[in-house]
Amino acid sequence: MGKSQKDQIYAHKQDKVESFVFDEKVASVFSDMIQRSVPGYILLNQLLPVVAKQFIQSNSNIYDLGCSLGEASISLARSIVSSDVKIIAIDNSRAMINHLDELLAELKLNHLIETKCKDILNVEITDSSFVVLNYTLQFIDKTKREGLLNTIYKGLQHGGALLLSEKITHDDANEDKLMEQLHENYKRKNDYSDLEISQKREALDNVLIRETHDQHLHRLQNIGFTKISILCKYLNFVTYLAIKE
Ligand code: GEK
Repeated sequence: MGKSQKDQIYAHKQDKVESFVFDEKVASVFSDMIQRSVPGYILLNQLLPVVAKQFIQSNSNIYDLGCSLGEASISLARSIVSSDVKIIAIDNSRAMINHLDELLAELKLNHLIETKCKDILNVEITDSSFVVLNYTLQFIDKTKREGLLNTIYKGLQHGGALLLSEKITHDDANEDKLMEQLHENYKRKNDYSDLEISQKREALDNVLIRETHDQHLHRLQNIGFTKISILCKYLNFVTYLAIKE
């Protein structure tokens, strides 16, 4: 994990809670924020190389889309030995990419990670054996999600896979409410106050747009992915593995 200050962005009462953006303030505490907010985050990144090993081919590209501080890319870079596999980490937040570049300069990993500050809606995906899209599709305009997943599908080699993680919503209102409450309890246990939780919720309103399991599943199927599995589910956070046969 990268070094990070403690996330206290919503610790004090704000007169007006602005919509959430991935700016410098967020980037500088992001590692702490995501670990305390997303159940299963650390375990997922530990599992990543185990899963990727099954799919990665020589002379192929691996993409980490919406990479933030590159947790997934770094985890993969530490486990990939072959130098003909290129890891490309992309995020459209300049602050995130600057922090990631600094971190990579410190870590001096043996395997190079190419970083790009770009909108993932405008990037080419080519010759890819493995794509990671962790907790990022939920921030993409809903009407553009299918197009992005299609681009990923087309850029994947046969036998390649997409690992997709999202916070989901549930069709059943009671189940959804329960999962939300459990997630809030999780955040409380990780030292977030009620004020922090409610202000963050307000900031993310209309920014993080969740979809149901069925919506994710059907869209992946419609695009052409034939083997789709749930790798992990922690409360309302799900990780899918979608394979292009
Ligand atoms: C992790 N995957 O640590 N183009 C590029 N980047 C984008 C776009 C876009 N259109 N929209 C949002 N982002 C990471 C965590 S965080 C999830 C991903 C979270 C970027 C945004 O700048 C941010 O860095 C990331 O997607 C979402 O596993 O904060 O809950």
